[in-house]
Amino acid sequence: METGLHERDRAGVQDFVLLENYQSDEAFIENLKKRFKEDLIYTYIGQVLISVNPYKQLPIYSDAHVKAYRNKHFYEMPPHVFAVTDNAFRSLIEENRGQCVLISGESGSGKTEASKKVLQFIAACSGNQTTVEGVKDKLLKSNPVLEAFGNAKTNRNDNSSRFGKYMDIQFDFKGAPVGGNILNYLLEKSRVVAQMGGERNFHIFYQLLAGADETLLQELRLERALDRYSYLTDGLNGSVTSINDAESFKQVQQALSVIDFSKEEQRDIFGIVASILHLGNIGFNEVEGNAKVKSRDLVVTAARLLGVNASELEAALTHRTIDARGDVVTSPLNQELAIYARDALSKAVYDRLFSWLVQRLNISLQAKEVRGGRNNVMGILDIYGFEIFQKNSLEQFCINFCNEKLQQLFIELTLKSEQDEYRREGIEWIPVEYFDNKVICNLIEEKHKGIISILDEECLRPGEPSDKTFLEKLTQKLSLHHHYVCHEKAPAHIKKIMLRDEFRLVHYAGEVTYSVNGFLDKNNDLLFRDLKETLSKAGNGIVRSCFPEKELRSLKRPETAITQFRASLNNLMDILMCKEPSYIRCIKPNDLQTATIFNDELVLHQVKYLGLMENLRVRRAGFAYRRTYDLFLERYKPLSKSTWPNYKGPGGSKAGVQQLVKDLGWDEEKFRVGETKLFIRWPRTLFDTEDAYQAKKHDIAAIIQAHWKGL
Ligand code: AOV
Ligand code: MG
Repeated sequence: METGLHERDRAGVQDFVLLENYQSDEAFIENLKKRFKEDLIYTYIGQVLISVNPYKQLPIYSDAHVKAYRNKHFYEMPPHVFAVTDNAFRSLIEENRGQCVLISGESGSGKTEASKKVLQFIAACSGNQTTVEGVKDKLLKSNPVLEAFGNAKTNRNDNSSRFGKYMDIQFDFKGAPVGGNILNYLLEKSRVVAQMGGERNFHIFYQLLAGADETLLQELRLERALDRYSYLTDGLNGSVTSINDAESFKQVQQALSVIDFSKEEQRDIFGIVASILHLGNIGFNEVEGNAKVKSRDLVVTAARLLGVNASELEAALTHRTIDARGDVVTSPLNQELAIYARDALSKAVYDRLFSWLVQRLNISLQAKEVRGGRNNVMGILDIYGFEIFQKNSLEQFCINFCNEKLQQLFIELTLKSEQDEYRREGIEWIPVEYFDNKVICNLIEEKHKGIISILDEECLRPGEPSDKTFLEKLTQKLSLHHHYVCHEKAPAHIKKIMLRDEFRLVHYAGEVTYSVNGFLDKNNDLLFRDLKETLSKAGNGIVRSCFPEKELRSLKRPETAITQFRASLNNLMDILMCKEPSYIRCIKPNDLQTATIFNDELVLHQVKYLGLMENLRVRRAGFAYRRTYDLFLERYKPLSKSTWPNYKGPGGSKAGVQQLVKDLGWDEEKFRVGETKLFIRWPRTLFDTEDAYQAKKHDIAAIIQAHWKGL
């Protein structure tokens, strides 16, 4: 499979640093397109991998491919997610440096699929003792479970991740995976109770209805027909051709067993899922301003599945108790508030079930005994991509904020590490200009001044804070900021498309208009005390552990949703900062989820905001390739008499390489000599050398053969 460098003649260049016209957008897109048409979805910018979603299965992920990429150097094989993984894996094992693979790109660009390939490669090429097999199996099986509960069909992606995921895989000193840990970020729980047109609720609801056998359905009091359930009839009413819910359900059940979930746990999990469907169907009448449950049997069913007392649940759904410093007052809710309470309950139960699942997975994945040391960890980050919808709310705000932070990390790590290397190796270099999105991160998260602070302040303010007063404060404080656009000051063509309850942010990836409707409510994330109290006594073990009694007793006001999110994101950034990153930048070729279209304009937009052109310029301005002296000498020593079969002069491999390139006739402009590495300015130089080596290799093989024959 040593196609290596010669692939360049087939379709475009496999590394953008080879592009003649590297400043031109058109040339960049043309290269991606040419390769896409040839099913070559991967291309490098140096060490960064660009992946264009092929929207079809390609035969490039077989075991043979895993083998072919194992222990190879980057430039020996065509670009591939396996090559990036192998490279990271080797740094981890050989240099004992913690690694992370950061996957970014907008919704539907292929992040989750890429993350699965990374995992596949690691599972396939690392140790095969039985103990390790168990760990690998669990790591692999965690995916279908998390996707069932955390993914949904959106208008962008039939299998869109509605939560962020960071997975650490722990290795022992021999490079065998011994454990794992998953961190989850902000599940889009509003989806449980409402979906946009054309979208679905989380997969698990459909999977359960389509895949459960009659006994289970009966036990859960469910019917197969989707239109029986109010939580499933908002958006897309029915099934999606790309999804086989019944089949997926079998996989989920099987996966749960592999990950050691007990029968009882499985029963409790599906009981909770079913209870949410029943809760959604509970309607209310209003009698003299007081909400009354319409159909008591639904309450009874939901209560049974959750393991709570039905009368208590009914009362909790229609009343609210406020404990103001010891003064306990219970008052009835009106119909609107009862619906609010019911939905808040469904969301909270589902959200906490999801977090419980992750915690439970982590218990199963926990390393029994680690002999490798703390640094033997490889992280994979797969988070929801940048989103612009028709209507954008607090969920999109959080998702896009998260993407800003990731972009910030990319800027810091790629540009910083590049500069650090030049400095370390004593190479001169001139920095390249690039757009730093730090100003947008600050606009969002700066203490006291940023949008998050203003939102929290408004949520905690006494009086009558509302979405409207929040928007007024924003505009008052931020209207001069270049990345904030308010309705009043928007340019005419923007004003036309903006409503009065909206604000607009100029994100690094594009402009997004947010509707403030529901911001305060979602941020406060209130679940009435009565409901919490009922759940804390639940007979369903999972529910009980998700709503611990001590939470009720705590006098501290719970942190707002966005503050929790910011804290967990910043924690994630700290984790990532101290690891060596590998980057996979995913690109979506079209908006139609089809294999046949490459939309130039859409791709160019992504190339621009991902900063790929800048990335390339930085790479080109410096030195496109660098090799340690040892590696370079080992490979190319046959090309000169003074280094073949071994360099014997003084000065070690550094001097050997200097002698070698002199013999090869490289002129001074083409390279620099660093402390430990040779820096090569133009890729062509390396490729010519590689070609010469390939030719020589045949000669050498012939000589050796002749030699053996002669004996
Ligand atoms: P995302 O993770 O980036 O979106 P996915 O990884 O879910 O996107 O990819 C979307 C769909 O594209 C998948 O379900 C596959 O059908 C197809 N796809 C992606 N990569 C490949 C590949 N390498 N080979 C074949 N098909 C692929 V989101 O989670 O929405 O941001 O929140
Ligand atoms: Mg995804």
